[in-house]
Amino acid sequence: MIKMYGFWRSAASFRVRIALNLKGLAYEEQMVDIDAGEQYAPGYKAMNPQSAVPSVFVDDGPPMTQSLAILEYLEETHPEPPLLPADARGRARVRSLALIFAADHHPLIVPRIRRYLSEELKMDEAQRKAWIRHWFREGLVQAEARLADDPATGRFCHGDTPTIADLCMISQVTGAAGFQVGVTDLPNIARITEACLAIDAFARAVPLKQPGAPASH
Ligand SMILES: N[C@@H](CCC(=O)N[C@@H](CS)C(=O)NCC(=O)O)C(=O)O
Repeated sequence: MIKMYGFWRSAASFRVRIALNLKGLAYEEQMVDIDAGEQYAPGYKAMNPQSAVPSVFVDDGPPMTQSLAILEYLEETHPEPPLLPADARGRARVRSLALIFAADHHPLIVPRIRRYLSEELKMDEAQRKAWIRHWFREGLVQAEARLADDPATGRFCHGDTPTIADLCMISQVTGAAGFQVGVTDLPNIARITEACLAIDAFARAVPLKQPGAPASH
C-alpha cells in the first residue's frame, strides 16, 4: 500500500504521481493544502520536518521525502518500465537534466520563498510575479539549450522513452504555464511536453486534474 501526502499544484508531487502511474502502482493521495499552511500543522511536521510535500509511505515504513529520492526508490524497487537509462553516462545525463529543474529552479519559486519575498522583503505582487516568471523561464531556456542538437535527445529528453528528466521537465512546464510563461519558442521542450502529455500516466497526473484544483489557471 502506497500513501502519498501531496498537493494538486505541487510540482514535486506531480513528478511522483507520474512515476507511480507509469509503473502501475496503486496509491492513495491525501492533499495537504500548502496555500492554507497545512504543511505546518504539527501532525504533518512530524512526518516531514521540512513542511513540504510530497511525503510517501510504503506499507508500514517510515516517511520518504524529497521527490527525487522517492523516484530513485521507486526505480530500484519497481524497475519496469525503467525511468533511468541502462548506461552510467546516460544516467548521469538524465539526472543532470532533472536537477536543472528540481534542484536549481523549482526551489526558487515554492510558496515559502514567495512568502518570504512578500512578507519579509516587502516585494509587491508585480515584483513577486516577475521573480517567479524569471526563474521558471530561465530553467526552461537552460534545459532547451541542453536538449538542442544533442544526439542523446530523442522523442523524450533522453532517447525515445520517458525518464526522470521528463518528469522533472513537465512539472516545471505546467507550473510555468500557471504564470503565463510559455514554451512555444523552445522547440524541444514544446515537442517533448506534447509527447509526455499524450501518455495517459502523465495526463492523469497533471495538477489541474487533481482534487482541489481550480477549473483552469
Ligand atoms: N526538493 C523537494 C521540494 C519539496 C517542496 O518544496 N514542495 C513544495 C510543493 S512543490 C512545498 O511543499 N512547499 C511548501 C512551502 O513552500 O511552504 C522535493 O523535490 O520533494
